[in-house]
Amino acid sequence: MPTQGSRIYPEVLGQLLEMMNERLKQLREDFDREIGLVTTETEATELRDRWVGRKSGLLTAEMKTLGKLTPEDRRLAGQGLNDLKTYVEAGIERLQLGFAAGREAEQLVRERIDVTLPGRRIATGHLHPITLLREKIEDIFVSMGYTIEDGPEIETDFYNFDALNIPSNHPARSWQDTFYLGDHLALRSQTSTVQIHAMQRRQPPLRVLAPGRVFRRDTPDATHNPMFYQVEGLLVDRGITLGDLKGTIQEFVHRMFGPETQTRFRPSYFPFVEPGAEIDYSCFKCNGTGCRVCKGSGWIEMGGSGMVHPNVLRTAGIDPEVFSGFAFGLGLDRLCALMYGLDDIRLLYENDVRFLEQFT
Ligand code: FA5
Repeated sequence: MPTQGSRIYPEVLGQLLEMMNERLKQLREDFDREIGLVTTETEATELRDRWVGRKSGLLTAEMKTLGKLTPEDRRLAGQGLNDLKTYVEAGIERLQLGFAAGREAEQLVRERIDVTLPGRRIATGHLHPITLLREKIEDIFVSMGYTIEDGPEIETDFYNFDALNIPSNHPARSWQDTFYLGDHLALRSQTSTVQIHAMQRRQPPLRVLAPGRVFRRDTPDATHNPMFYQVEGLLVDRGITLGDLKGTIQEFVHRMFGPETQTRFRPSYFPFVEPGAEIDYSCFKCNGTGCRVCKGSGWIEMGGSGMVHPNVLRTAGIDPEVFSGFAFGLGLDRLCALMYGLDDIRLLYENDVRFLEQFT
């Protein structure tokens, strides 16, 4: 390459240009050979750096020497160098585009989606069958003006027994085989305890539904668990009679099991109601003719009920001369088993997802 700082004589310049053309030809051949050997993207990058890299590129260095010529000589000598540079850059770009296209094609094959494959089912959670049943019962009573009430699962003697008209020497205390947590604390054995909390919290008129867990020292079998669910109902107002209790239960049973379902009340004893009654309803499976579900009797037991005992109203701060009320308590586990055709309520607490996810 010319390195003189001033104008070159024409004959010298001619020789110089000839030499330079020779060199450019040689460089082009070198480049063609080198580019032919490139097989990877890294090698392509190295080739670019070696030839046209800003700092140490071969052609970049050649270009720098042009600066020492006069503008007119620079134009003559620079022409071929520029053409070679364009040639080199275009070659490398083509090479890189080729690699990029190859990479993209590879990725398309790797990430190919078969849109004809059947979709995967999205796993969704399921409500527990007891929850489904509880919500159904709640909906029916809420539509009748009841509010849902909550109460503690650990209770004092007062709420467990005294306030429910069960004095300390009363046989009913042993009747329930309670889980005691201390001298005067126990796990509640029935949701009837929430009656007291509800009446203490608010004055009549009251319409309360209290679902929740209860605990008894019962030996587990197909119809007994030491922990199970109950739903308590309580209505207190002026002039409430047994007729209101019967009408309410009948309405509930119709909405729950169908309008043809019958109810019957059998006299029974619970210390916190007077009179007390067991509620039965005609079997939803056979309509009362007798089947496996109702054990041939045509009737299914639902729970206990009765008119709230005056002592209970009084203890909770409500005047029994002014107000009266009814209460009922249903066991959810057995009802759930009957409705879903389970022959053992213990299945409900085994937490086997394959079993639980069948219920909707
Ligand atoms: C009571 O618990 C009363 N509190 C019901 C009541 C409320 C009467 C308001 C009057 C006024 P009982 O002990 O019968 O009653 O229990 C009610 C229901 O709980 C039963 O019908 C039964 O379905 C269910 N139950 C009782 N023991 C168990 C148990 N170990 N496992 C599963 N369910 C049970």
